[in-house]
Amino acid sequence: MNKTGYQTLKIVDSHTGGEPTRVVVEGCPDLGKGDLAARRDVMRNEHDWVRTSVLLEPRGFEAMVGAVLVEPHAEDCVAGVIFFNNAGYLNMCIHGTIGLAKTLKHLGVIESGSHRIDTVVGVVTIHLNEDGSVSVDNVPSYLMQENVEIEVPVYGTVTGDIAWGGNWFFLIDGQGPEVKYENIDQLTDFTLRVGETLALQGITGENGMEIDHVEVFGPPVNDEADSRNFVMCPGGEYDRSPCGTGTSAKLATLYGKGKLKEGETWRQASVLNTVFTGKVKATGEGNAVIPTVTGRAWINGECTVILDPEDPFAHGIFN
Ligand code: PYC
Repeated sequence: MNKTGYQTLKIVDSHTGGEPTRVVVEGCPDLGKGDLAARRDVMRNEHDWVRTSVLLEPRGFEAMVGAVLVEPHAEDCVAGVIFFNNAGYLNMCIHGTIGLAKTLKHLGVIESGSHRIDTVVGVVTIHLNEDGSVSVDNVPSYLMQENVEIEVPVYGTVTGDIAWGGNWFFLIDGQGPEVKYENIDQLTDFTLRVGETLALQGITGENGMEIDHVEVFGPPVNDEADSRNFVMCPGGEYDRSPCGTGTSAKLATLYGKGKLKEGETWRQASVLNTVFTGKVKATGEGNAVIPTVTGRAWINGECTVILDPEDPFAHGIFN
């Protein structure tokens, strides 16, 4: 609460390849000293209003991804981060980490070079490159199962691969509506039905974790990318960027199928044709790799959120 009697939060906005990230840099209540997963649970159970206030209308909008900046728990990290969206909490978010890197630089917390960031799924390393791009060495990623066949209402048999890239993905190549901006509504319908089918059939990632992202691939529109994707996120909104965890899942899948070698580059375009580039390094454990995903983010706002106790929508509009 500040001297005006209003509670306030400070936020910095950015977008990465078109996908917004709103980072809460001040004002979030103390989430304790636990690891990042424990702090995510404290936030979810006791302070979910921070998420809803900054992301839901009238301040935010459905496609916005949020993050809270916290003290790290793991050693030698420059910051800790918890990601969330309109529907709840994300395990990981790479476009958000690229945005966070730019935010930390904007705030003067870091300069160019490499820095470790603590997240709910483990430590990742960011590299602020000389050309203004940001690379992220993600957590170990892997192809869990290939050629999984499901019967999707309206669309029939769909075959996909299940992979972990910091989130669980169902990756579909060349099926469903053509991947192009004009087909956003059809792609949304298709991927939501795929997600519902996976849930109904009890098809999950490791340890029963929900496959909460569905990714469809098609050919690129030009020679600046190897593929174009459409990624449906939990909460029913598509990723405007090529989705960094989705690109990691794709890299791990290509590697697992012997279609991408260590050091080779994969260029993943989004449905908006913004591009992330990716490479992998084998971990030596099974088919797991450390994906490095590179993209560009821009700071596009900075403000103080005011939570007036008399405002009926101070914590967002719920429907
Ligand atoms: O870039 O990893 C990502 C991501 C996940 C959800 C939205 N973006």
